Amino acid sequence: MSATSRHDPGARGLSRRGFLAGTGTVLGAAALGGLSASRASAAQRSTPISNGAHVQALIIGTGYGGSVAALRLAQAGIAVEMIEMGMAWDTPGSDGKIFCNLTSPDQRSFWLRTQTKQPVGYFLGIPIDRAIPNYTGILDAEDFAGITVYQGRGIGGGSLVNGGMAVTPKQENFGAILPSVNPAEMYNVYYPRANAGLGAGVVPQSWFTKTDWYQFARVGQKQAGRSGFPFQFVPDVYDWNYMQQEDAGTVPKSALGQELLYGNNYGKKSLQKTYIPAALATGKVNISPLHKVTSVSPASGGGYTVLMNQLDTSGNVVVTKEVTADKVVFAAGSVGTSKLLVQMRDTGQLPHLNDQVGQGWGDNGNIMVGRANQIWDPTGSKQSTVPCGGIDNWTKGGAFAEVAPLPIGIETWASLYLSITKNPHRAQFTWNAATQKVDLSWQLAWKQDGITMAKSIFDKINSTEGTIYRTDLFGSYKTWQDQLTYHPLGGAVLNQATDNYGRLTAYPGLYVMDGALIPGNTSVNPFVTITALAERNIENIIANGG
Ligand code: FAE
Repeated sequence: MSATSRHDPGARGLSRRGFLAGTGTVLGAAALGGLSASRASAAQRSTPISNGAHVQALIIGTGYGGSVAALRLAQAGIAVEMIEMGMAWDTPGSDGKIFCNLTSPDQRSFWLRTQTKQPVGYFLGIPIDRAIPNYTGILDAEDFAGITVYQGRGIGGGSLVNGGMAVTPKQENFGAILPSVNPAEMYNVYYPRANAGLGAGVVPQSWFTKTDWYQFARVGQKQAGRSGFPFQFVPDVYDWNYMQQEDAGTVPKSALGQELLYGNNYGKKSLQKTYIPAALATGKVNISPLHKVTSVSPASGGGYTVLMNQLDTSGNVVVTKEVTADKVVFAAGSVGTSKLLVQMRDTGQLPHLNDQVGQGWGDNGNIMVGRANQIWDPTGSKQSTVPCGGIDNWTKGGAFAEVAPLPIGIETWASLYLSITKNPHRAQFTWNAATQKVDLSWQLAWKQDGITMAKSIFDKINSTEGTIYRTDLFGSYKTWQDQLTYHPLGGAVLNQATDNYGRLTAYPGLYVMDGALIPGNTSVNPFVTITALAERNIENIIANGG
């Protein structure tokens, strides 16, 4: 079926009531059914978009924002084309697995790199990165002058590579996260809807307290308590029943088989198992993987002209396509959306985008650190790759620290943490005419504020435990991993670059629907907030006819 034949203008008149009535049923069924069914074979069900096609709604990116928008638009009867620069991730490699694991990264691991760039890139001070073939792998480590931004590439976006921690911020912090959004609406309607759609759940206590696989987290919990910090169990989208079966040895191992960062072959409810199959089940959604959008501009006959490059798995352009769309949703992630919009504004394709576009970008205060435990406090050679809790010192010290695994199969006596801190710095994306690229003004020195906040937790724990920081995990004698973020946020901030629902008002029919809307920080891991905000915004956009 071609993109053009999916055009269905009659569907646009569907009422808000009709749209809402469909919502729960379809997603509910898919969220349940998707878990037992195999991963949605998006590429098999879809045909790459054809050159010259005209589509009702084109969505750039298949992460959280894009998947929510696709499902809800399709349920409202609108034909949707999703364009994704990464691969479909539905075909096993020569080892029979779709994804490679943490300790044996191969070509599938990184996006167009000839050497891995692992977030924990050293052990005992020795570099552990290795050569890999250049390939359109799953994890992009995108380098800007002051920071490396890690992002997922493929159908499912960040959900393919992330730790699955599905954390709803405390309501008392919400006013600082999204000041123009009604908190009651979010906490009564959209956060619950997002969590149900994503399939979030907490580790069963009966198993947590006894399994070897969470010894590292129990050490984290115990030490937090001894220093007077609350340890908070947080939900994850990993299927906890499956993980217990992994432990029992009755199913293939994934979280207990060192699968982290480069995809999970089993157990994790990525978007490939939740929103995306639900969207495909409507029959109104088509996905084109290995297609990268390069330009969006007004079309002469109305709507928008969208240019894209179809890529091969070496990243070469196979063919360039031009399509038109009535509506275009930017859901390419904070960095992808911001880069496209800034370039379009400053090269004259979308000159009326306002000057807030490109502003307000933050790193969610990400800081990593390791601590060296006492010899009598081992963290275990068996470690699940799925985090299940964190240490909360947000109000007093500006830090929430996820107790992270270091699942390399040997005892390390290390406790690893990814902290989210209240780092106040915000950077800007700008178009660089000389290099024909978009720059980001983040400065490495700005991470010092995040380090100071993270220290509010770990200096105290070290003092209580009589322990020290590890200095061998991020370089030779380097304590803090301050050169990366997993949580890019902002660049097209809600109610500033867009209206209060993500509309780019200078261009009717253009919307932002992803992490770019959130001004730099969510106080916890961000994808539940991105999903809930997308649920809120798309509902308003559909109800008001755009
Ligand atoms: P995202 O999921 O990044 O999707 C954007 C999509 O657009 C991607 O698939 C891109 O390939 C695609 N794209 C970009 N540019 C183009 C283009 N020009 N043309 C076509 N396609 C394009 O955006 N968050 C949590 O809440 N909990 C966690 O445990 C967690 N762990 C993480 C661990 C790692 C290693 C990483 C990298 C991230 C983690 N995150 C976590 C962050 C989370 O995955 C991220 O906030 C969301 O994925 C962002 O969602 P968006 O919809 O904004």
